Amino acid sequence: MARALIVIDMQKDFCPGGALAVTGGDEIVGPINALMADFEAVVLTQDWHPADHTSFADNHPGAEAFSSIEMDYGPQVLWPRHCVIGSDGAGFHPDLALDRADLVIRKGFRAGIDSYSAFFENDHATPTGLAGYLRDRGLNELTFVGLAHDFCVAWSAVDAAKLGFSVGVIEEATRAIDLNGSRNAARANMRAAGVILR
Ligand code: VGL
Ligand code: ZN
Repeated sequence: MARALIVIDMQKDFCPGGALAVTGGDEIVGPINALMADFEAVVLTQDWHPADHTSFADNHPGAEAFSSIEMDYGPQVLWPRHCVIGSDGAGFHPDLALDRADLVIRKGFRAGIDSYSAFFENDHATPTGLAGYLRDRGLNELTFVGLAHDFCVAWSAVDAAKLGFSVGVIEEATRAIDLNGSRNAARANMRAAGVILR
């Protein structure tokens, strides 16, 4: 068994002061850095959207941020503009231990589709390539931390479990957006998929 720590979207825009700030998002940087020493591998994900991305409310005239629309791939929450490719807000939190990362994988870079999960875009079909990387390295036990608990962490953990990895989430090293009960829904979805919540 080889174990990987997958650190989801620890970017400035998801921390206090950022465009899509998650309450307490910056509080988990220290704990995440400390966890890195316990794993054979560390992978970081980076939300990385073009300016015309379909998940941005301001690309849908008249639409409110945090409302939901129906895309051909399913429901899509419309978010405040965040993590625009090359922007300061798309950068990692300045205190995150980047040197420890073996791989940085970007997601959400296609204008017409979002990607909460580190494994598949929101059509649940288009792979990011992360599963192949982990399998090639024999990393079969995955622990997820980062932002946001109820979106990118949960979707990644559920997909990893469906792909056959052994999966845990260290909840104290996550923070949730909690939009319309999404935190509890995410916990139920993760448990149903066989994810261990620690
Ligand atoms: C995320 C909303 C939009 C996340 C990313 O990292 O959880 N949430 N983009
Ligand atoms: Zn995003």
